[in-house]
Amino acid sequence: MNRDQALAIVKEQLTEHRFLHTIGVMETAIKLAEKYGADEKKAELAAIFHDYAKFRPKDEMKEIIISNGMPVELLDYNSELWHAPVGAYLAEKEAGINDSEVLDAIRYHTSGRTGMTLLEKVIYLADYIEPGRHFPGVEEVRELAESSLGKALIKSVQNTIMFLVKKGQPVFPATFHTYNDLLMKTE
Ligand code: DGI
Ligand code: FE
Ligand code: FE
Ligand code: FE
Repeated sequence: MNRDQALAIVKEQLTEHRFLHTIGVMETAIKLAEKYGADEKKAELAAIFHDYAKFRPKDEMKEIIISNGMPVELLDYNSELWHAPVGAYLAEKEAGINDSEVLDAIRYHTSGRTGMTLLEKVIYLADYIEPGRHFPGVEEVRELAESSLGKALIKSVQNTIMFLVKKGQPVFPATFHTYNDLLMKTE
């Protein structure tokens, strides 16, 4: 599947705003992949599909999580977390993406996980810093991304946790585990 075919499939699933975000993630992910030595074609494809399931009805996502052995704890947390694993599932089922590295980058783009691969890190960070993102702290992460993928990623996970804590929202355990894992492994 080439870039234009992938974008055409995804465009039908998204709002205009979310599609523009996807283009931003794609361009950012390709640059990060080039800079840090990840596979640029895989980064491109994972970025294009990362929010594929973003607008699926909650009931449909819930059903997919339950029926396919995904972590059911997800259902106790913010439904914003669900589109990542469900997106990986649907990108395979509906769009025929079968590269497991690409699917994992989609699956873990919201929570992260312990032992993230280089490709997963690139997609997580690209999602956070693409040019269409405007929130406090994003500029600092963009600057860190110029010199250290690891440091930029830690800061973005830290910001995400602090944002959720400030709003009094629960934090999905994998998000904490990601933070601890990166902090202990990154110089
Ligand atoms: O889909 P995007 O908006 O591009 O970005 P994303 O997939 O990183 O989703 C971010 C949303 O998910 C944001 O509203 C915060 C929420 N989120 C991320 N990690 C956690 C979380 N919500 C909870 N409750 N717990 C988390 O660990
Ligand atoms: Fe997302
Ligand atoms: Fe994200
Ligand atoms: Fe996104």
